[in-house]
Amino acid sequence: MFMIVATLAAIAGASPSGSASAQAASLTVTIGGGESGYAVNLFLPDTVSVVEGTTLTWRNPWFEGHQVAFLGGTTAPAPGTPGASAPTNAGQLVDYQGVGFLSSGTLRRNDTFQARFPKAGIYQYLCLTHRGPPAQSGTVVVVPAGTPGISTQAQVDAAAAKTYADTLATLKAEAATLAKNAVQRVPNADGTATWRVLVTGGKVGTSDVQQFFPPTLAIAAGDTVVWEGRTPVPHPVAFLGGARALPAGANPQTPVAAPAAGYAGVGYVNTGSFGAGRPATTASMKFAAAGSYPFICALHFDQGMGGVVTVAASQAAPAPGKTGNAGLVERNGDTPLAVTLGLLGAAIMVVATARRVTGRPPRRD
Ligand SMILES: [Cu+2]
Repeated sequence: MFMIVATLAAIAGASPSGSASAQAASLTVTIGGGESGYAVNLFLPDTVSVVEGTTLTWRNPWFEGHQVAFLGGTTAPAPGTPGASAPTNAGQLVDYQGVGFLSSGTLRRNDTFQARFPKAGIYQYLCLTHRGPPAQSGTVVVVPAGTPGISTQAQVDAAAAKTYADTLATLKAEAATLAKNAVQRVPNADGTATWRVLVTGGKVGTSDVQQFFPPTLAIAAGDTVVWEGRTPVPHPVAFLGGARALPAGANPQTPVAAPAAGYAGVGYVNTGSFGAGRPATTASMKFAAAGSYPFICALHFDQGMGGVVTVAASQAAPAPGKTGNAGLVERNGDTPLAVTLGLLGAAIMVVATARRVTGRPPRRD
């Protein structure tokens, strides 16, 4: 019995121009998706065709927040405007006909948003959280009943699955490239060192790699670590001092400075937000005492974004395999390479500087 039902469903899914009963009066669009370290920021699929009167449901399956917003001739509220991420019609099912601002507000994991489209037309929308450029955007094509080519849920789901898989693959390829970035250990006059070019995040189109590169680093007490944000997406680095969560009420993007002598694993500290095109493109933190200090991105830890800084007691007793390389460049923090690779590090810094100069304007968080 189950097989017969499944087969009939497959036939219906393959016949988009079938009877009116096969045309969806309701349809669900998936918003993005992801897995640990990766956020696919797309409407899946980005275009659907529905008949007049259809109720569309958008559903977010992943931790990255999204906002479904129809501008309808209005200007989108500027990022950071109070209330800009709140729903315009909380709890109401709205009939949308293309005029005025309609927004879901921020949709988090498993949240849904619905709107009904009573009138034929082409309705474009975007995610205010990922407004780009490029913007995460979508289109609802509404046609009179009986028009062929209406999207079935099976077609929509298949298109969504394919685009999701393809996008995830591009994000993983970008992550593999970012993992090859050199980490540079620059000796300081006082015998300590500054560790540079720890990259936070990566980007392909509207989608994000939510990882630190490298995720682990071994340094010595007195050393300073510098993180560089090469995309506009903020990834504030936070140490929780052994706590399991941010302090109650803490704004994840607000800096909380470490002691002047350096962080020693006590209490909550946060670099605040930084990234390409932001007031700060880098953030740094000094470490005062030996220990192993896990850190998180205060915005994306629920997507698996974090790392560990391991601090040895002194420069004379560096952590095995990570330091003690006389200031040479290390590739990905693992294998000491020849001093000539210092040129590689310099080249990366030049590229990074060029990217900063041409960086995009700040985006919404
Ligand atoms: Cu982050």
